[in-house]
Amino acid sequence: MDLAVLLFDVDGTLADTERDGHRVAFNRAFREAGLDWDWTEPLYGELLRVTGGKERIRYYLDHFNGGFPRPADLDGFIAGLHKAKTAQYARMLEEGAIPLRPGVKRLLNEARAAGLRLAIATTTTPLNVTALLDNSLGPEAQGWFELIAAGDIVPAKKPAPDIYAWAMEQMGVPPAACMAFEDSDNGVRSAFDAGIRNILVTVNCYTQGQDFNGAALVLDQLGEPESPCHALSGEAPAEGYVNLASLRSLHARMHAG
Ligand code: XBP
Ligand code: MG
Repeated sequence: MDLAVLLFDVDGTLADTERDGHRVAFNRAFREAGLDWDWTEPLYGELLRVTGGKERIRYYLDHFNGGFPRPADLDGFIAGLHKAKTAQYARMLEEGAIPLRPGVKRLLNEARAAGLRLAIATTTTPLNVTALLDNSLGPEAQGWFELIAAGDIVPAKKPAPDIYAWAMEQMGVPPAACMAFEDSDNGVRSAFDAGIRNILVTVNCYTQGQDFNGAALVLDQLGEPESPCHALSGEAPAEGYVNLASLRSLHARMHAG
């Protein structure tokens, strides 16, 4: 079956959002709420075990701040903090603080020109996705994606396969027609367990040591003609950057036989 659909994770994949984006936005929201919580870079690396911002705050309280006196309405408290964090994060995007990763815009344009179907499959809040697209590619970019599957649309977040399964069901496509772009072990597990075998990982500072068993190719970045990508596992494209031809040949190899 030919490659027809590209499914993109957002955080860490389209842009390096975690360390200098989400982490900073969480800390600003905590300060705004009068909390002295400080999610340092190494601590945030541990908190990334759990996907989803609300889930991450709860995980922090359970495992790293057991002494914090919990409000009676803990769900409401977390939801309020998370709402403030989302506003902080959107503001950072508006200020242009978080650019797309190398090769992302080029590849999206090439895929659109070739008529591939594009979609997003992420655990992040929908507003974070649209704010990133608006500010990095322009307001028309939302329309490039047939579907934005995001946030609490499925209750079980990555590494559960639900968000990928939901996206493919909505689009009416089988896993064998799809390719997933991810940056983390949780994301690879999610796509793989949804049946996708063509998974391309571009690592970042938090994920580079993770186990990407199930991925077809692991690169440091998608690369550009002037700044080549390097493979951590599998074979880097001969051109030095990921383009549609290299995606199609990877897809053919993963689905051969
Ligand atoms: C991304 C996440 C998100 C962001 C924060 O995981 O875990 O939680 O860190 O987003 P993935 P929200 O890239 O695997 O989808 O605060 O909006 O939940
Ligand atoms: Mg990710």
